[in-house]
Amino acid sequence: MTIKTIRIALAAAASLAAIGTAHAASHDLATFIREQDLDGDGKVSKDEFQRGRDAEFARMDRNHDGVLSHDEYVGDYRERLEKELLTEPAASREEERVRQLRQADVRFGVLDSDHSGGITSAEFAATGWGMFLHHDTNHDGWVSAEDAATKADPAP
Ligand SMILES: [Ca+2]
Ligand SMILES: [Ca+2]
Ligand SMILES: [Ca+2]
Repeated sequence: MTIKTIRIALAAAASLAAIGTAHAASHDLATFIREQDLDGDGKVSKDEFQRGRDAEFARMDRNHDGVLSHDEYVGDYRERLEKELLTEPAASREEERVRQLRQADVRFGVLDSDHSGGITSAEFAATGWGMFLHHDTNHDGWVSAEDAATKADPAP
């Protein structure tokens, strides 16, 4: 990963953090670990994270062309959203749906960093690594509960 890629990744991660990260690698440490810890040892290695992200990308890339189109990305999110909305009070569902889909639209624009109209696996990976680096506050190459301690009590 070049410095430029890392910079782009960090900028994208910051933007995603600002607009909410549902359906992207989570901004919340505990949620991030719960979602990305594939082997259940309570921490996330770089390999593990990469495997999870690859699988997620492949799942969303329905026509297998190596690019997430707007329909693929937002459509996948919409399916998940409809399930989540069932737990919302019926009266606020429509408003929440509109709000969440607008955010998904904004996220698509952020992930599609060169504005080509599709998210390539490289763009998808870059934002993911931004989030991994954001969480690995003690820089040991793992995202674990130890990183929470680092965050709460920053090293001098
Ligand atoms: Ca793990
Ligand atoms: Ca595709
Ligand atoms: Ca760490």
